[in-house]
Amino acid sequence: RTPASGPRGPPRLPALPLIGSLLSLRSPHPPHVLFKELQGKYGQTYSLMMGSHRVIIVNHHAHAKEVLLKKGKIFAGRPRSVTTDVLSRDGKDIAFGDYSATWRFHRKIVHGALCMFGEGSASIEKIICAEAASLCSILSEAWTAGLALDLSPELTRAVTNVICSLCFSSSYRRGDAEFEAMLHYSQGIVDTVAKDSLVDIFPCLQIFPNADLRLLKRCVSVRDKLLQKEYDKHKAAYSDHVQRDLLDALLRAKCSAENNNTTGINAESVGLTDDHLLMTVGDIFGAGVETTTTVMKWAITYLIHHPQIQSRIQEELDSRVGMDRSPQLGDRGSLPYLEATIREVLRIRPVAPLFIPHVALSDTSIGDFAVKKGTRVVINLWSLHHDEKEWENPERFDPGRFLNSEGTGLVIPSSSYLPFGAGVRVCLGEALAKMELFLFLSWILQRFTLTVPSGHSLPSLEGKFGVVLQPTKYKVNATPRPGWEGNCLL
Ligand code: HEM
Ligand code: PLO
Repeated sequence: RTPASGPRGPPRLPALPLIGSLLSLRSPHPPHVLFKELQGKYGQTYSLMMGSHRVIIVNHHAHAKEVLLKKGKIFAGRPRSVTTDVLSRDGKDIAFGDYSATWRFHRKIVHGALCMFGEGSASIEKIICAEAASLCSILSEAWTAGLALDLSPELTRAVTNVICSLCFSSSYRRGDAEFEAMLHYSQGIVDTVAKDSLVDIFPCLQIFPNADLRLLKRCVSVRDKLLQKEYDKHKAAYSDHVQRDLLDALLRAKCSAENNNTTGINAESVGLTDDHLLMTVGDIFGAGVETTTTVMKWAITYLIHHPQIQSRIQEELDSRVGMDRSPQLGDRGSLPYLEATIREVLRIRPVAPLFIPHVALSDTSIGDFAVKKGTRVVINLWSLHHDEKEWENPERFDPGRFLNSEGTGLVIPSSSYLPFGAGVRVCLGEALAKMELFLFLSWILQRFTLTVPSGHSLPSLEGKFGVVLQPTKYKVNATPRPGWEGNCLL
């Protein structure tokens, strides 16, 4: 409790012992929507209890930027929870690992490796384009066979193969049994991990594991076997001279720490244990697949709802790229309407509407509010992206918001826009995700028009809340555009 004269904490929701504010949180709405609504009663920044933990909810961009940027290092901690501990072997990864020297080291290695394979690199562009081509062939075959498709597995495979190439130098063919297993376990993890479930609210309940926790443990063990197999293969083939992928980059850091006994740094002390390497690569693999696939699905959902936006992107593609070649990364600058559409998808349906919770590593403040060390801070990106003062009619899908008045150049019209977070914990995959979204969407829309099959209703825009906000399943007709009816590949 702060002294009466000192700075006060933010307004509090009523809390009961043990169950915290759970009763005030019973609502038909998902948490991000409820947390936005509670601003009406408690103000933009307020706090509540989750079990025995105090959590501050931030709904405004000024406070969000104070947490992420101005005081980024102070708020760089992550809470531990039963489910994320199961997923990450007690936080031995980047996303759910607490702020530490080990965490900084791993982020640096991954960042370096992604930069090396990333922006501007011809090889990553080639990998994404090969997957885009394979995706377009599947759409074409389905159309020839008169079938409407659930695009989810096809998009997931395309995105998975890009991250598989980067992490493991491998890829999956259609119908691959291991890929089917991966689809299944990953959905199980998305549905259960970091969920505001009873296990996370009452850590003591883990001695009575509930169905969610059992499902999570089963899925994590399937994932771990898969990761271990890749790890063992890489270890066996490891050579100092070749660095094929991210796992090789991590192994190189481990080997050089192990061989370097003069500086007192050893692999154990900087956190380069087998567990750490496995969890880090698991993070990049998991984040690489689930986030980008989800955005692709939302983009397609909105394009189906707005055929006029789809045609405007196609007109832009026709005039800037034409039909004699496929789009490439170099076209990004000349396709502003497509870029604006991607930005609007990331605004209206943020992948991670509550980010991952941050933790204050020392006593500090947010605005005029005092914040005690150990307090959890949830940034409600949904509130930032749907703030009526910043965005006119925020539920309207309007790529035009991100264009200048002539419609020729891109703008960010509000500071209340942070799809990838910011600061110390900013997303590591932003550049990669943007390349994939641009290439996959431009290849598809150059060749096809997407609609729902006749008689089907439009797909829901509501989404299912989990660690990522996913659209629900539906079928799509991909009709070749004039000139693309025969072979969709050049
Ligand atoms: C963290 C968004 C794609 C790797 C995050 C965060 C957000 C985010 C909002 C949390 C920031 C925070 O807690 O403050 C997105 C979006 C994506 C995307 C919208 C796709 C459009 C990717 C990809 C990768 C990736 C492709 C991997 C290559 C990560 C990692 C973290 C992270 C490792 C944890 C960073 C940390 O805690 O230090 N992302 N992400 N993300 N993202 Fe992404
Ligand atoms: C997705 C399911 C995978 O099987 C495991 C996994 C690992 C990293 C997680 C990711 C999941 C969901 C999206 C997360 C990512 C780390 C950063 C990213 C939480 C659970 C975001 C958007 O913050």
